[in-house]
Amino acid sequence: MTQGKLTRRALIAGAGGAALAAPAVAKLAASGMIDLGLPGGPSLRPLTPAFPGKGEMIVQRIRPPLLETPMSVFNQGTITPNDRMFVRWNWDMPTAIKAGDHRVAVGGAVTKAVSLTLDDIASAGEPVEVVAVNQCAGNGRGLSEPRVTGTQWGNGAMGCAKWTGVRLKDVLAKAGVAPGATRVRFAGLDVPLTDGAPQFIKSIPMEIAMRDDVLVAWGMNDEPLSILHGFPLRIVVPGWFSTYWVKMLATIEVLTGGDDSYYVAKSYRMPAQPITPADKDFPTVAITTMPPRAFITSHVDGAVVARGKPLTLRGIAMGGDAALARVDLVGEDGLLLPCTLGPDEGLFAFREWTVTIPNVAADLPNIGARATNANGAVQPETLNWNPSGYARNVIERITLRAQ
Ligand SMILES: Nc1nc2c(c(=O)[nH]1)N[C@H]1C(S)=C(S)[C@@H](COP(=O)(O)O)O[C@H]1N2
Ligand SMILES: [Mo]
Repeated sequence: MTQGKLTRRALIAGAGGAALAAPAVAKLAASGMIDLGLPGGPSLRPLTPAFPGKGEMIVQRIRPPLLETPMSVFNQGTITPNDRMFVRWNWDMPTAIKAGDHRVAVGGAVTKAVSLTLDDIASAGEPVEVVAVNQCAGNGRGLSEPRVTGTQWGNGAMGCAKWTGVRLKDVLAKAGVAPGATRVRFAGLDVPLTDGAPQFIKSIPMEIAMRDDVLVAWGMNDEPLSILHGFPLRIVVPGWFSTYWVKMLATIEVLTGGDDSYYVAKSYRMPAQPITPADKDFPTVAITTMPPRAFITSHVDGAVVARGKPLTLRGIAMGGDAALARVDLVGEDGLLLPCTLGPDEGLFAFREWTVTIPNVAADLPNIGARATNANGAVQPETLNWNPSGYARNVIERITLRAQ
């Protein structure tokens, strides 16, 4: 972690506000269609370059926006450009924010409840930068077999950015955490679309909140957060699924017991033990940390490669909640080759891998890249199926044809 380039001064200078041209999202001209390879339902989605503030994205839903990153973007580098980062809002997203009026209320089990301006937040501690993967817990859900309910994402509900902000613990110190505090809960400015529906609020355990790399962030790849990504401030919890990375942060609440709010106690939960699709009434746990994953990005499924020649494959991998330890190329009968890792941009970042097959003698059926992290977690051969398709990390395979 180094000093942020997008400093407090830059935050305040750029803090007039942010707005999104809301009417423009009503109708989007599609530039084409993309096949996400979803086995259980319609697989084609429109691609559009016309969503305000975004480059070409896959449209899963327009309002509230659910935009997916095409896999080809991940072949261009380990940092996902801001205009290609996936977008996910559970409820409606405010489309204009006045930075000067924005306050973050810090309350609950604190010594003194405070209402903080952006200036107060930016000066709460030293600026910190963390490169970390932002991944939806439902990333790859649409690839589940049997099919599960929820947004039918391919694998593009993820991206990696450099986040700049101050430590959450420095912001908490402005209010003073009271004895007996157990969790810290966050709320954004967004509100439910239907009456009586639960607000999107999420909490993390105190010991996670106190980590040196858990941020109240204002910068994404050296730019202020856009509205879509949570202007003016969002929570960043490296190594945890981004459901906890609450955007448009407005409230920080220190809790003293458990959290029985809907999105922690009822939703975003996984079976405590592996289940089969027939199982009902099983105990669940909240999804929290991310497992390791790897993707081949240089070739798509079904691509033709030259027979009798060397072949270099390339892709990205992540360790999840621990450093990436290794990536291996695997075939149908197990290990083929160890891969070479590219530059290390941080424990929680995407990392490039490459491998060269010396001589392609025949077709390469069902090859995949398999990541192992520093805790010894290895991507599994079979899908850990669960009713919400959470935390997919089965080895992703493609077949290459030799000609
Ligand atoms: N305020 C607010 N924050 C939120 C959400 C939301 O609906 N409202 N969705 C969460 C979920 S489920 C995801 S996957 C990430 C998506 O972050 P992104 O849109 O910046 O990629 O935001 C998280 N933070
Ligand atoms: Mo998500």
